[in-house]
Amino acid sequence: MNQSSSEAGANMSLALRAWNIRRKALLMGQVQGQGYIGQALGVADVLAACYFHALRYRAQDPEWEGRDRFLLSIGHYAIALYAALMEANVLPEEELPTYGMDDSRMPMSGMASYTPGMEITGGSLGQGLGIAVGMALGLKRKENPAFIYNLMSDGELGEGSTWEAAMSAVQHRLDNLICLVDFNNQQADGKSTDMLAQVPEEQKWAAFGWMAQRVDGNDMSAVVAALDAARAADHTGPRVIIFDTRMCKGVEFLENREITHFVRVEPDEWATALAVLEEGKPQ
Ligand SMILES: Cc1ncc(C[n+]2csc(CCOP(=O)(O)OP(=O)(O)O)c2C)c(N)n1
Ligand SMILES: [Mg+2]
Repeated sequence: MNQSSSEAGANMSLALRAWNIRRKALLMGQVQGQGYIGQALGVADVLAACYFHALRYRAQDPEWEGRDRFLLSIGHYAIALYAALMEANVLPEEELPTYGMDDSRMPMSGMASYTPGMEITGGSLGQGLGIAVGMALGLKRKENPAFIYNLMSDGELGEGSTWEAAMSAVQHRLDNLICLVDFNNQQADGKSTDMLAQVPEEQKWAAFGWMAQRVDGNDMSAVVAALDAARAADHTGPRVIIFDTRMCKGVEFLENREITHFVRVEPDEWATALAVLEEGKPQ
């Protein structure tokens, strides 16, 4: 079946999909007692809108040639993508308890060769957009109308290689490339806006020739509208959406915690986090 995501999601709201993604990510975190949970909770709305609204793919045929490719440039966000891939039935949910174990198809940092639906091995930050440019160019040369979506982080905007790739995407008029930036305003050493993000990011991308949008990445209708506009835009080059997201979204006591990059969750807090999430379950 040519499963467009909108068909797959017809019976369930995107808000509920996002909630399910958050829950699965928390359950995986609980398995290992750790994980990049703050990022997964923050980006869940964007992932739900991608997998249940924007992307074309076949859950049972992840290598279908006509699929839109979703690239996870940020390998440390793998827990978030596994949750989305399980929700989308690309990965079986029964494998959830194997997260991060030896021989699991869900290692803690994403590896393309291990996991159906994981298109690239990300993790060395700043590489994903360059790979995305090559893949988008390849699709064009093959006259394949699919799109490339590349999910990157605000920390990656400080990598020079990102901007080299951004220029080449414009040079090659890659109107089949949509870059998604999870701007949670956190990176390993603190807030992104305290480092190399003094000029608003959307202005930088626009100056490089990209169609640029910036929206609240935890507002589902804004996320969907931005994804639709990026795909439909009458623009001869690549498109970027900066999503402002909140780390740990949906679990208030974690949202309020002082976070730099890696939120610590004590062993007894996982159950509390799941209970708090449960209280906010969409109808
Ligand atoms: C080239 C490279 N440098 C450093 C790292 C180590 N590293 C892993 S995640 C991370 C933080 C990068 O910022 P961001 O992805 O925005 O972090 P988050 O929002 O997840 O806190 C760093 C520096 C890396 N993976 N690759
Ligand atoms: Mg960040």
